Amino acid sequence: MTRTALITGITGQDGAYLASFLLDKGYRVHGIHRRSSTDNLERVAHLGDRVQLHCGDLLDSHSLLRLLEQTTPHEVYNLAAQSFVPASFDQPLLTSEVTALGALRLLEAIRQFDTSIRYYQASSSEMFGRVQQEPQNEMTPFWPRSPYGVAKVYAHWITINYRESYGIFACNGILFNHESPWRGKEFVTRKISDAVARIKLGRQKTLRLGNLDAQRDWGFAGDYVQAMWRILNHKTPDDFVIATGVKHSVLEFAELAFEHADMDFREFVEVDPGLLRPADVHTLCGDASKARSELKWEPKVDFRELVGMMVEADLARLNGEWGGG
Ligand code: NAP
Ligand code: G4F
Repeated sequence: MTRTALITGITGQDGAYLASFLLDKGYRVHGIHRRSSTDNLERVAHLGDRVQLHCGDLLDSHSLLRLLEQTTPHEVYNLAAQSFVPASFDQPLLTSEVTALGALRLLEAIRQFDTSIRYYQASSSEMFGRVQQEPQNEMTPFWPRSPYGVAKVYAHWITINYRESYGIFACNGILFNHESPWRGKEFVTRKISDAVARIKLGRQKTLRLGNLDAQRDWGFAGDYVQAMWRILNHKTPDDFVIATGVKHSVLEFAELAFEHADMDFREFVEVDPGLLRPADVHTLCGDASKARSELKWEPKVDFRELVGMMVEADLARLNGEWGGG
């Protein structure tokens, strides 16, 4: 029987990669997107009518229940969120409504409609915040450092609560930072790769960054969406850390990205104190041994390949040569 998946946040980076992955697996794929006055379907355009899109919003419970009834999914992947950490300091209430309570609205709709639906929650390494242990695993206590991180902790625990209270196959994937050519330009990796390409082509002169010393465990989004599917198709509902286990600083990312385009970052990068956060997460590094042993998941793309892939894609984009698939 053809399995059906419903993805919230399908217009985002992970939504696009996951939709493509599930289609290749033979799934019928439905996606929820917000109505917008401008086109926000760029990341899924190449999938054409293989993906069925529906208007809905995590702020609107009725739209979620209606879409469950219309699409009757076996699996729901909740990827939608206000996902940009600095924006969560500017709009903490909106972030909580979408990122925290949005998960509850969706779980509640599942509880009312059909408790046999499997539910994936996009949890985040941002929940570890001021890290209490190195590297971080499923047992590491959370200490979120932003309204976004706090909202993700709520969504994480309400997912566990619906699993324990109502027997829903509800799981958290605690994903560490993952990037790709489809990453939003506000995030530091894509901001760097885009700037490197623009500087290389003479369209930009400098790159202003904030905390260069921040360290992240960066992986490739294409590898990470496979873990989402494995989590939902595991024998029991559970929570998993997904990470590479290797961390690098923002400075190292920038250095490598400029080097990839035969440039020296020191000539172009400027530090802008205005880009520092009220409270930052200084270091994150994940221990994905549970996912490796129980899900047989492991990342394939390493840091150097990821940086190169992103710079190449931005150069191709600016030269009008990128297909986007
Ligand atoms: P993203 O590119 O920012 O995508 C977020 C998606 O959420 C977009 O499709 C956005 O729609 C949608 N959205 C926002 N508010 C919504 C609302 N009120 N109702 C319905 N949809 C809404 O994020 P991503 O990088 O793909 O990440 C996917 C998920 O994983 C997010 O929950 C994120 O917090 C989490 N996560 C990401 C990472 C990472 O490193 N990428 C790591 C850990 C966890 P529009 O296109 O209309 O804005
Ligand atoms: O790329 P970032 O904005 O990602 P951040 O804050 O780690 O959040 C991302 O990963 C989380 C997983 O841990 C997700 F849950 C979340 O949704 C999102 O996808 O910033 C990374 C680091 C920060 O320490 C920041 O201070 O880079 C530092 N940074 C330095 N200069 C900058 C900049 N970040 C941005 N966005 N822009 C800068 O110019």
